[in-house]
Amino acid sequence: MPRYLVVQAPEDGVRLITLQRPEALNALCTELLAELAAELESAERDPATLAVVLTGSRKAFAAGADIREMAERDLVGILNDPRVAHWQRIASFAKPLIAAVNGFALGGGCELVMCADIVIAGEDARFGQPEINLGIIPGAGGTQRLLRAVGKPLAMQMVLTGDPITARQAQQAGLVSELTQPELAVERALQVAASIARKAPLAVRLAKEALLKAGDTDLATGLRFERHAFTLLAGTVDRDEGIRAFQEKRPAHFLGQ
Ligand code: DAK
Repeated sequence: MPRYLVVQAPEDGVRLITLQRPEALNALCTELLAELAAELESAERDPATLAVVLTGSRKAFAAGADIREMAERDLVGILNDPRVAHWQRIASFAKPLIAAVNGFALGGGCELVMCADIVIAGEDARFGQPEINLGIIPGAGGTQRLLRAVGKPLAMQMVLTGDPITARQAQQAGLVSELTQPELAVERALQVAASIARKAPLAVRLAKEALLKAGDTDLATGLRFERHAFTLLAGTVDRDEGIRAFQEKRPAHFLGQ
C-alpha cells in the first residue's frame, strides 16, 4: 500500500492517482516519487488502464521537491540521487497522463505537471519554478520542458525570478490546456480521460508518441515516425472496427488489437 498516494478507478479504463502528503503541501520526497513511479509502471502494465489522472489537493498539486530532504543531501548524495531514476520512469509513462491541478504547482510540482500530456487547471492554480530562491536551478526538466512549453521570454522570467504565474497566464502560454472552477478540475480531467479511454488504445499510444516526437526531433524525422505509426495502425483490428462502425452509424467498440 502506498503511503503518499491514493489510487482509485472511478471510470472504466481510468486510474485516478491523488498525491496525499498534506502536511508538506505534497512536497515530492523520494518515497513519494518512488511510489508514483511504481504506480505508473503498474498502470502501464495493466491492460485495463487506458488513461491516468494525476492530482493533488485543493491547496497544492505539489510544492516542489522536499526542501527538508534536500538540506540533508551533500554532493555525493546528489550524484547518486535515486530521484533521478524515479523522474525518468515518471516522464516516460507511455499511456495518456492528465494532470488536474489546483493550488501550488511549484518547482518539482510544476515539472511534474509538464510530464503530463494534458493539463486541466483550477482557476486558483499557480505555476512556478522558485528554485532560484534556494540558490539552485530546476532539476527535473524545468528549464528544458518549460522553455518548449511557454517559449523563451516567459520561461526565462519564471526561472530567473522564481515568481509564479497564474492559471490564466499558464493557459495563455500553453502550459495548461483547459481552465475550470477549482472544484471541477478533477471531474473535468476524469471526463477527458474517460473520452480517451473509449478510443482505440494502440492509436492513442502511437498518437502520444508521435506528438512527443514533435517536441524533441527535427521535422523530417518526426514526419517519418508519423508515417510509420500511421502505416502500422492500418493493420489493426481496431482500424477496421472504427471504419465499419462509422459506416454502420454505430459507436465503435475497440479491442486494443
Ligand atoms: N518541502 C518541504 N516542506 C514544504 C515544502 C517543500 N517544498 N513546501 C511547503 N512545505 C511545508 C512547510 O514547511 C510547512 O510545514 P510546517 O512548517 O507546517 O511543518 C507546510 O508545508 C505548509 O507550508 P507553508 O506554511 O509554507 O504554507 P504557505 O501557504 O504559507 O506557503 C508555499 C505555501 C507553497 C508558497 C510555501 O510553502 C513555499 O514557498 N514552499 C516551497 C516552494 C519551493 O520553493 N519549492 C521548490 C523546491 S526546489 C531533482 C528534481 C527536481 C528538483 C530537484 C532535484 N533531481 C532529479 C535531482 C526540484 C527542486 C525543487 O522543487
